[in-house]
Amino acid sequence: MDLKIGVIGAGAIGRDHMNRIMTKLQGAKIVAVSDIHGDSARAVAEQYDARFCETGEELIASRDVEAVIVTSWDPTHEKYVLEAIRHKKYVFVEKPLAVSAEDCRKIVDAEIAGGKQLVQVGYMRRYDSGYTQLKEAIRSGTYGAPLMLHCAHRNASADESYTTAMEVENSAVHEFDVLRWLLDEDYDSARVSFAKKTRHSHENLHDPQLIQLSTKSGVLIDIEVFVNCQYGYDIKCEVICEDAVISLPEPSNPQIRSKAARSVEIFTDWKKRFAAAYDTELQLWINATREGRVDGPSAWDGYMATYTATICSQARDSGETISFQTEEIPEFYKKG
Ligand code: ISE
Repeated sequence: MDLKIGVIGAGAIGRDHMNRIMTKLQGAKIVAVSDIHGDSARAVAEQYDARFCETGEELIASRDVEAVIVTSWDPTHEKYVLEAIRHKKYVFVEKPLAVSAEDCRKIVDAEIAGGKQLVQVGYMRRYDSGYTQLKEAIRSGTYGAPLMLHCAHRNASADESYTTAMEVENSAVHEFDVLRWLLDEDYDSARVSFAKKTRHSHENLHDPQLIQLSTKSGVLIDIEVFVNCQYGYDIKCEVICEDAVISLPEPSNPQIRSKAARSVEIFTDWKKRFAAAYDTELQLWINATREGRVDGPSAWDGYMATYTATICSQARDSGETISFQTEEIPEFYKKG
């Protein structure tokens, strides 16, 4: 029997996920859709022969909704995840878990109080084949311990709605989660610097920025965030180990020889660059949910990513190096 999913948020990524569930993935179907823009939700609901719900709360409470996907506006994530926990329903929430560390902590506390893990957060890079190969190479120990990481998170362009704070809080949160997973350790301190501002930016966006993190074991990480790089959507990760340098593979787009030149397409859309990772992430979420488990990034991982963004924002605004004051991961979230 297919897992019956209700989706709150019929924007770009919500529609992307509904399309993959209904056309590519196995074992689930969309039965309800809600969005503050009723017309878009009604249109999508009709497309999938699903029900339109006036509110997210109505959708979560619906008896025919067995699991919930939250792809609504970031500031609404917390209330819908807490409501899903209250109804004891599995919930997949797109990043971030919540917009503040305090709100993330409320979700962690509610999930622990409920006694069962129900929440997975949409940090899809853990499912990207390039990152999983990087993690396996590090885990193997063949190349010695990681010492430093050089990363870049480049978007082709950012509109007026994209602000200085979003480089840390909206974009680099992906690195904060995936690098913590890659190295299997927490961060110790953070520093954020502004590079010379590109002319392609606008008044409310200082771009590019350089984020420097150190981990508890002393690994040094630098993350360039450049959201007006002009040429495309480009994600880099180079791991400097004791006996080798291991780099994130480029996406396997074909090399075109034409007009006395060679070229390889560079994605311009992050939803296309990580399409396969989203497919794997949601298929595994469907499988685990049907078996009553949470295998992916937990509410604690979501809390750690948003907490890291909070510390980096403090570092950016103060110009200082800020130390992390993280507690041990609760037993409730320890794997294995
Ligand atoms: C966007 O919100 C995302 O989540 C993308 O994955 C990220 O790469 C992009 O920079 C963000 O703006």
